[in-house]
Amino acid sequence: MELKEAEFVRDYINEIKATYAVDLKDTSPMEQYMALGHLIKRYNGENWTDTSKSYRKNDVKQVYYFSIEFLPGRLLQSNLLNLGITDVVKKGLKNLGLNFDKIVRSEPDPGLGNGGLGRLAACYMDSMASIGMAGNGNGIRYRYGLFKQVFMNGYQVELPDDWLRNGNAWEVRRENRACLVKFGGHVWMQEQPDGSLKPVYDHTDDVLAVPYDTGIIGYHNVVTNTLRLWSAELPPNAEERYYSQKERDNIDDITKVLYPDDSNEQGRSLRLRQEYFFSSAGVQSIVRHYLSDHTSLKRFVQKVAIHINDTHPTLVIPELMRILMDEHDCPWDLAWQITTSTMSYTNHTIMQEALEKWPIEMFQGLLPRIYQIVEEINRRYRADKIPVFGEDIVDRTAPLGDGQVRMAYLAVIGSHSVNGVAPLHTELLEKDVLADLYRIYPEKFNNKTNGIAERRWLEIANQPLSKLIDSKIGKDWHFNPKLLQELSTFENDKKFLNQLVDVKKENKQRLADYVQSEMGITIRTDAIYDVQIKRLHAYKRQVLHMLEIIREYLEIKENPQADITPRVHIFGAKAAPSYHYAKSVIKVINALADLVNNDPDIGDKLKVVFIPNYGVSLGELIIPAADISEQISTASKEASGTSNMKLMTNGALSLATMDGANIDIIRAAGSENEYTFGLTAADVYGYYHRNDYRSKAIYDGNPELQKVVDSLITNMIPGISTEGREIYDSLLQYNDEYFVLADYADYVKQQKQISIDFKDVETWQKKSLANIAASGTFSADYSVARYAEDIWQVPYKLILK
Ligand code: HBZ
Repeated sequence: MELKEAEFVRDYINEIKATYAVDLKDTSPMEQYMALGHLIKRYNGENWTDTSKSYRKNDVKQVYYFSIEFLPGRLLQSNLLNLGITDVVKKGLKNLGLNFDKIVRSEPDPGLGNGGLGRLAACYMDSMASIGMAGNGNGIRYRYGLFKQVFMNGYQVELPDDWLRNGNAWEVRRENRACLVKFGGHVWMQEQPDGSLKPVYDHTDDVLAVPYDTGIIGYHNVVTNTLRLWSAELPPNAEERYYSQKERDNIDDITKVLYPDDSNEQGRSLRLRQEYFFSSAGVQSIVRHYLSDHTSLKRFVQKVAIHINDTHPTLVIPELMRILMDEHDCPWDLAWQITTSTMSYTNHTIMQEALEKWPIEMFQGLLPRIYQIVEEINRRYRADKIPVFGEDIVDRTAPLGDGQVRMAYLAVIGSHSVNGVAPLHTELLEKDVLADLYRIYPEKFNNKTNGIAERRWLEIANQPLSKLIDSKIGKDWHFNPKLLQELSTFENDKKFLNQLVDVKKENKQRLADYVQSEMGITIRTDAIYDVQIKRLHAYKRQVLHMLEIIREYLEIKENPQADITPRVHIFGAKAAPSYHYAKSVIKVINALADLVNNDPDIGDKLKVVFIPNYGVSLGELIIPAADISEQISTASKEASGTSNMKLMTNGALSLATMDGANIDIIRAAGSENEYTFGLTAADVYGYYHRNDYRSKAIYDGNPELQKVVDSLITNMIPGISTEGREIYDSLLQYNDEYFVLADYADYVKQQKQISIDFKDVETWQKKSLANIAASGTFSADYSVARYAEDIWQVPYKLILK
């Protein structure tokens, strides 16, 4: 948008006065931020209205991306960037004597997600708007996001994340678009005058779903899409009927807090209520919106696509069936045809235990009408498929079985498309996790490799690098990130390679300053910054990284004079509060950090920093500073990974197993530019098949490994007598479920190679450049374009300059 500095300054001062009734000099950075947010939202108001109007006028097909998590990160900088007014606003604020960085940091980072899945949803929102696609997000407005993590005596402690404390500058409450969501009660069939039967719901607990909309601004293209998050409130008849405190709390609880669980479903009925709540509210508002422009449901499929991000929103399937049949008199077959043609589903995990299942009793009690519909889906599925495929396979894959509602199977059966998030992951879905359903519906399965918001992760997070790239290849890559490939022509340009070194150093200094001020640890910027940032989970194998640190520590202790390439090991990870093992790993890494960081024999050759409260904002600080990207999951376990892509585009080299999208990254950048190691997925499945993995044998055969692992129980690391033992036992007594010891030697070999290679600055920088240059293909712009073409059949205008 066009904006003159003087105009901005005038508007901003007025905004401050109108909102806070004080002079600018008396405002806090938080107030300065809020006023700026409100002003930007106002500036963009017309774009937002015009976008909706134009979609309406042209009757454009809409995509609704349903996700129980969205992790958008702070919006101020990305909104300024996308509107093209960063420089004007920065200058204006500077001339007013304000500190832009402080204002940026005053914005709370909405932690409405656990990890990759929630962040992916946010990246896709950004890209859908940026490629001019009518893409809407639909989720939950949690009052408290994922817990704030602090360490006390090395242990993770969870504090509430009260992110709405000062209000939210970007959202708009739209009470007039609220809808009622019904829980519980009973259903009976009432005869209609024409003799037909219609379900009637009695004694339901009704909850009012109120939407809060946030504009998602496209990159330099005047498009503004909507992210709609629902909040649970007392229904409008609240004054007429008495609600006990318990009933009020029950309603309040629905959107109070995000489930801090990225692995095992806790089976709590509150989670099921959350899932139905936003699924039902979302589908109701979609149908209402569609019918405000169309007189019949005939063209629904041509005008609406609904995407199910992991299984949490699967109830959109029976909910759409319910609305079509009960409220619009659609016969079953037509309703089913409309529903399955509208729905598509992405799976994000191959961990069987993470596939959601609900006890039938609980499900039926909470959602009686929805249960009836699921029962009918189940009955028809069995009746249709048993004659063709036989009883066994149909029994294994039916939506109802073993006393449970199987959400993943319902999602597959009720959708026309099922996708994995990297080629290996999709292959494993077909061969293993969903193999039976793949036999029944092979045509539904397809792959859509994940992508990242290139502009946020490079242009905003790493401004020095972004500017350097602009100076070499111009700015078109901002619209078409594949153009980063042009950088490879400069691989022998020594000056450029040196500039890359300087940029990395500047980013490292920024991180080092943060680590110094927040953690009191001094880290040197000429060390290798070896980074592992992701949720704490056994399969992601932070333990393997930890064993390497112990090895490096012992190596220096044994030979203090050895010529060591200095290293800083950097972790960021939250553990689910109920995940005992993961919390023990955090404690042990923190204890190890204390030991290493304070040992005078070690000095600054080796440092370990576990930065608390990892999230999008810390990611933006850490990722640009990384030399090594640790992507070391047990092969076959990481569906895709996305930090691997963010680190790559910032010039880090991957130290990676052949898992998830690592495989594609290695192919794109060239294996000579990464450090690969370890078992392949086929090796892992081979062990499962033969059942002959024995971690103890590996331990017995490797004296160095013995020493390293034993140090978990020898008091070498103070303060971990129980946690050290727990990890030790997981590796030996419980036969090392994630093959840490199997991969240890190969991993260490590559770590040693890294220490050697890092010294050759020029060669290292060439590898780093190869990663940056090849990273453009992992832009979310292309991922959503592929969803648009293959799955949603919606138009878009990818701006390829
Ligand atoms: O989704 C992640 C995958 O582990 C990762 O490989 C992939 O790149 C990413 C995006 O596709 N999965 C998650 O982040 N999953 C969750 O956070 C989660 C949250 C709540 C649940 C289950 C999983 O109930």
